[in-house]
Amino acid sequence: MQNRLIDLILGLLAISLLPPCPVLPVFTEVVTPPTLASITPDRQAREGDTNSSLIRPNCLHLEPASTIPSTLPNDEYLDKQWALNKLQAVEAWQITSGGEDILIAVLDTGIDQTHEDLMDKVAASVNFTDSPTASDLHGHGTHIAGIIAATANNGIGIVGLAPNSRLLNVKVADRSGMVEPSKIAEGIMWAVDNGAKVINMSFTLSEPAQAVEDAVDYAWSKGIVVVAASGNYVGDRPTYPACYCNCLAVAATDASDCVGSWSSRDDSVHVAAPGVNIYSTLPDNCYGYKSGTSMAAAYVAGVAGLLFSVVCDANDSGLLNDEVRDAIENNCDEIGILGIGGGCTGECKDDFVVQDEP
Ligand SMILES: [Ca+2]
Ligand SMILES: [Ca+2]
Repeated sequence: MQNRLIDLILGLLAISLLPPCPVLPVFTEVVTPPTLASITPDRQAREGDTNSSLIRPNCLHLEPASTIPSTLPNDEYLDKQWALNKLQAVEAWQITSGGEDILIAVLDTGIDQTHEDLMDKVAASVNFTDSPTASDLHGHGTHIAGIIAATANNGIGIVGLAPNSRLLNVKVADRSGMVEPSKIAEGIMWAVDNGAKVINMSFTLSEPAQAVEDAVDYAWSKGIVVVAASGNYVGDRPTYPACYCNCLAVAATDASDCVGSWSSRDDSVHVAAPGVNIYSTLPDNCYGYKSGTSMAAAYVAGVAGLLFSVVCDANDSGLLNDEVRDAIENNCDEIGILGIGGGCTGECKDDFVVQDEP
């Protein structure tokens, strides 16, 4: 069985030259996630002018962020989390911080659930690797976990984008960062069976894997939003699983909304999110910066987690993942892709961890 390298910060794979997705709309522009502060529950939409173009059929109502009061959480390193400002997260939290019933599965290198800022965040763990523990001996998974759900207002550390959500720790990669497609498929199925609303996959495969695609399709059919890193490589190789139609493929941007020079950005990318110099949790009560589409995907997973608590089943499909995905893709700020490529400086590249493919 051939191992694949988990997408560890510096890109190894690309998704250029892919055919257009036959199911979901393909965007020619790289766009950023919706401004979360602009989202209010459907109650206001029903009370407002139903002819207004600001009222979307997915029951979200868009308003200027300035109308929503902000209260800063007291977490020690909040000032390092530029991405939260970009996403207007503080304003969004006036509406929702997610909920404990919204489970976000992190398929990764495990999560250090003893971390001071991740206490009680992991609802369940599973280990599909040969590692003796479901905890994180690498660091990647704990970083992703903090981006999504680190505890807010505890006076320490950082704040996750969906801090009231809980996590499913699905360890599919060991301390070396290696991951096997069969384990990914098992991990997705386990997440589905254990109540995930969102699945985050911050890794890439260089070749397609039918079992993974089937599992992604199954997750989507069960009402789950599946988010995947688009890959940190600009080239002509497709990136799996991000390019699967039922995955939301995420590119990485910096604080100036420029796509990272190393980030995928072709037509198979659906949205872009902050992914350069992202500060988050690391094992053993540590914190640090990482850059990559891995981090960007985690932020979109957090966005999805928040949205699950505000959308309604507008199309009576019996599921909410279609409304959540629609809200993410259709409420983005378009930033285009012309002129990008210099958005990441040598300074941020110092944060990369590079591993070679076997
Ligand atoms: Ca905290
Ligand atoms: Ca629906």
